[in-house]
Amino acid sequence: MAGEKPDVLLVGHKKPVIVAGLEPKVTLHKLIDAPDKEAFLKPLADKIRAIAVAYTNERISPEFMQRFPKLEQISSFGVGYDHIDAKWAGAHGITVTNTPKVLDEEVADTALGLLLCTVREFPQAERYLRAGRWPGAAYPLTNATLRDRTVGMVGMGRIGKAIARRLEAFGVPVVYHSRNPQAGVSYKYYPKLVDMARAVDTLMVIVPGGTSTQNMINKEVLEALGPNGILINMARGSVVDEPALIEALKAKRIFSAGLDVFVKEPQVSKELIEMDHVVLFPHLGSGSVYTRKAMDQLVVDNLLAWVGGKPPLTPVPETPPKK
Ligand code: NAP
Ligand code: 8YV
Repeated sequence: MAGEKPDVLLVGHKKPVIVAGLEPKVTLHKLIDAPDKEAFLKPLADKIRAIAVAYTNERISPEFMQRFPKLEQISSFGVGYDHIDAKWAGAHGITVTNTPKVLDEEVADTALGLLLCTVREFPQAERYLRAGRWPGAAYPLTNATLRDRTVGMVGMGRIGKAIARRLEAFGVPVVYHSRNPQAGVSYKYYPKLVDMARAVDTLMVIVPGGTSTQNMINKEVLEALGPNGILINMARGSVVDEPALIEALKAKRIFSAGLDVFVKEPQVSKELIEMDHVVLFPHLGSGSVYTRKAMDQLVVDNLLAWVGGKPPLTPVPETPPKK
């Protein structure tokens, strides 16, 4: 690619680190600036050789990728890439990269924060103080505690392990479910999710989104978790059958839930919002300036590696580096 600046389409926000990192080396076409997307994309179809996907709910479907016959690389922001049909990309010679590892500790911190908030009702207690109710009576003792809980991790990958390490430090027993047992992990492994749900009282969900995990936290799993059960979802809204969860919470078939992710973000079900005994975060797992900068930089570095003719730094498993 020596001497020429490849044309790259930016889908999503004009994040400063991404724009500043790419513009010296590529010609960046910013879809977000286009008043008419179709008119903007048409003349670019034969030029675009890579796409940067930055903080957007836009889906990168086969139909979208097909519009760019010279497309070689998609560099996506975030470790989760369920918004991209990576299998299709792999079958058509397009490399997809994501931003793993640089966010593990931040997301694990948030997961523990959400768990503590849900178990010990910290947001509710803060609302109580602000409402001027403390002089009237102390905030009630919480029925739930971490002291007698066992956490069943749904997913024991990079972030799952960082969460489990923190739980160990808190003295909370950990077990896990995933499709395969993890090498080098000593926590008890459950091949069947429903068996693990029956054995624990807290589920911490941190698996990828997509078809293989769609609604895996369903009515049966929630019932197995039981009336003392707490569900924490840090993964994707699609992993939990949201109507079944709402029903279980209303009927007190589980105790509470802490959710960082939702089915139709940024819209959140009114029924959940109206429940005082659940804790809802606006998808902020990795949301610090520090960690988001590192994720942005990895989006840039994956594309700059491609510009320099080098292998991608963090390709997704569906699109391994070409030999
Ligand atoms: P990872 O290292 O790939 O780990 C994924 C884990 O999920 C593995 O243990 C994997 O084990 C398991 N898994 C995958 N498919 C499964 C299935 N169908 N059934 C049961 N277990 C399954 O991924 P990661 O880096 O830890 O990230 C995990 C996910 O967290 C991301 O994909 C993203 O959706 C979410 N996330 C959310 C936030 C947030 O802000 N809330 C931030 C970052 C990431 P097996 O392959 O053996 O099944
Ligand atoms: C991102 C996430 O902020 O990395 C992920 O998978 O969920 C978050 O860290 C989110 O993807 C923003 O698009």
